[in-house]
Amino acid sequence: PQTIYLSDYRPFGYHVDTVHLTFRLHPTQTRVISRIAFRPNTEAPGPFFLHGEDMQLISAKIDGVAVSPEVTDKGLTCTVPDAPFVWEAEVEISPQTNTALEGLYMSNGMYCTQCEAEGFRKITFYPDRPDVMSVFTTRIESDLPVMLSNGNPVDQGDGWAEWHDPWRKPAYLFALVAGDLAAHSGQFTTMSGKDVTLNLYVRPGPDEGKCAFGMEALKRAMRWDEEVYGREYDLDIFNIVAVDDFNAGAMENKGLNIFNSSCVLASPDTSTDANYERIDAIIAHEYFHNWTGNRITCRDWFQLCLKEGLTVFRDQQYTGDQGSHAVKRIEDAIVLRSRQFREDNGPLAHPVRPESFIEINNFYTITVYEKGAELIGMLKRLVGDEAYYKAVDLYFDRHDGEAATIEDWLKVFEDATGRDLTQFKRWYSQAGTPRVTVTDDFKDGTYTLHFKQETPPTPGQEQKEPQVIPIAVGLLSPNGDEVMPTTMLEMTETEQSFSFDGLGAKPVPSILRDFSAPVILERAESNADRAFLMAHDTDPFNKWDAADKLAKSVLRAMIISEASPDQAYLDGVAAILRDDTLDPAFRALCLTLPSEDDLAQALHDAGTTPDPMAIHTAREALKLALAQHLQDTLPRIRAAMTVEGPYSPDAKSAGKRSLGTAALALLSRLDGGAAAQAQFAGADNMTLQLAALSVLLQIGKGDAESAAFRDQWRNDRLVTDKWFGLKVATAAPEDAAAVAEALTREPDFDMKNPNRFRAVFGALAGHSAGFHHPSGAAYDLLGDWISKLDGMNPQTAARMTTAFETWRRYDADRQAKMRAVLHRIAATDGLSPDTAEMVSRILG
Ligand code: DPP
Ligand code: ZN
Repeated sequence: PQTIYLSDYRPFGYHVDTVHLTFRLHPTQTRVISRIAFRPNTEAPGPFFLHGEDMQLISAKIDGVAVSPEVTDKGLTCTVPDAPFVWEAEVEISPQTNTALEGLYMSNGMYCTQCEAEGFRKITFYPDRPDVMSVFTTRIESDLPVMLSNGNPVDQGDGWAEWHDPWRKPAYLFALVAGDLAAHSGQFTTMSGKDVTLNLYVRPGPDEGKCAFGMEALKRAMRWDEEVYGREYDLDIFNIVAVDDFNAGAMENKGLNIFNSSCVLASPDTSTDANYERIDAIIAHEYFHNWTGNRITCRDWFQLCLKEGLTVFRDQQYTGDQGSHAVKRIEDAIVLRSRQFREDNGPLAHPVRPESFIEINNFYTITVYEKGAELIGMLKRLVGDEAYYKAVDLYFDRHDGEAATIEDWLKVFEDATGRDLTQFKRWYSQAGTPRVTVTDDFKDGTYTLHFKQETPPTPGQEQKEPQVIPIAVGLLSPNGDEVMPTTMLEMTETEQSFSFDGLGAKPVPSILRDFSAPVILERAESNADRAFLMAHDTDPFNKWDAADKLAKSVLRAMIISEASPDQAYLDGVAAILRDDTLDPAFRALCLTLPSEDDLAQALHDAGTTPDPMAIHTAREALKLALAQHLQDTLPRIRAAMTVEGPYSPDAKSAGKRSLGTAALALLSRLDGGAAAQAQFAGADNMTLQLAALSVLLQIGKGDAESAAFRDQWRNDRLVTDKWFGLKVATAAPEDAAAVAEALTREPDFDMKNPNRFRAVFGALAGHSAGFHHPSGAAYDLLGDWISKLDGMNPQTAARMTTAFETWRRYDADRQAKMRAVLHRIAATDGLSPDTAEMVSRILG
């Protein structure tokens, strides 16, 4: 396989003015007839090469005359006129046997497509690159009742339908759906008064009852983008289709979003509060792509963060606006610091804008998405809100209809603000998480903070230059009053100091408020300092962060020296739990311990080889200690967090349920599960039912409830996924591999369905003590299943290899076992380039 480099970018040698496609749908012999108007690109002449894979060329013509192109397994070349010409081709493809779920494939009798990043080349011969944009007209022929494509419907008749998308777009935004589908419809009037028809298509049956929330979410997102970014929808119709077999979460195809059914279908009986929040965010995310991604797209796939970082940032803003910004910020930081920092710290570290790849699908990463969003957030902090929106408006004005780059994006900020962003751009090119160390001193009323930044080497990048880091700081007096409100410091040097004068006493600093930059802050702090901030910090993020840091420190002491849990921590948590002025969702987050994987990383960073079993034991012991310490408060909290009335997923109700659940989880360590059993029996929504089951399984109870749950939901795929995942996640460490293995023998385990595969194996990889059990059984099991899946679905198989990315953290025995599994995967017959690239990067 070939490595592709950003520095090799060249424009395509032809423009594409129009594309007409006709699909004669058939499960194994679909015919695709294309008529494409090409025009030589006089500014950048180049060879005529069309991508094309996994298809049979039936015929080709240029200006009506048959031609014989040279076809390989990657595409074709052909001698073409030195003037505009019309290319016509007919190909045959087989959607039914397409288990990679890329290109045109079938899911439960429905035809659907996934073209991002490079799936269109499995549909017909085409310059499948995002900088080639064109106007598409699509005719679909089949006897299925619903036939959809991008843009607006043109006409339809018996057995056919035609769609026209007036907006130029790259092929990765092409979509087609055909099936026996039911529509849940709605209507939206845009800010300029245009009516838009909205449809959410699902398979007829129970899914029809799971559409209402998604439809409302879509309308909220459409309104929000008008109000906050001034962006209006630009077609007469907006369709969403739910598909059961889907590699990713969802896809922003122009006017025809296709969603993994898990990311759009919701009902109180079958979806948890967390599902609702995620669905709301993903619907918004895909809708927001209409401007940030579709109207302005990416010049090449190295620029992926241009659309994804910005769109994630926008969906984060949106979710914050629906509930609490503080809670959303903490949730996002938890994800970033566990998963993105882990990636940044290991063999898969890559810049937000990578400079080379073999398989682009391997770069739809947490770094490109979530760290990419952090970069937008930092820009906004640095230039201020007003300048941010001014620059973004300029971006829309200047680049609408274009395929843009990160340089274009930064230039609008430079032009709108007069700021030089040369140094800021390093955030896009340097991989790795900067470490910021802080010391301080106080003299004659002047308090000084000394910062030092350092980014450790990452694969292919030994030397790092200092980055611009916005550091939000507040100062508290020793009695807990805030003496300096949040102030933005701008660190640009390797070492830099900032002074604050006129202070009566040495203050306590609150640094990196609101998590103002994606860095690791290192400061020699005592547990007493942390407990102080936990009690007094006015910044909710840092208040939570102090609790998190204190919990980590307490756990570290328990792991390394078998210390008993620190009283200051237990008292601090108790105070937060009892403080009714605090948002319940926030209190629930403060009650949640750092994950086992985070603790392993923290120990590794501090030079200790983590023992996942010891981490698990300590974490369980701390939960018990917390439960005992909070014994009297827990039942009171549960009672106070009861939500009356019919289920509603709004942030306030969900926050109460999350605190109630956190309390239940602790209480169950004392009451043998009695309260959880009662909650399970009386639950009238999935949030409470699943929480109760999870709590029971965590304490080794709940067999009867688990069986009842399994039976109750046997016919619901999405709930069944939850059950599969929960069984693995709550297994005892020594049983986790065996439990996962047994689940693969259930009649409804279907490895071709990515959601089901991930339910089992994502849960196994996420069960730190189970995955790293010294027997090595989980390593072997996952390795074998990755090899097996790779032949069917390389994209999902490759993604699962990240379970092994932390192998260097562990002891020699675990390292040897993981390396052996990785070598075994690498030796799989016919291994895909996707998985081969991942394994070789992980092995380093
Ligand atoms: N572009 C999709 C997204 O919105 C990924 N398939 O993230
Ligand atoms: Zn996206």
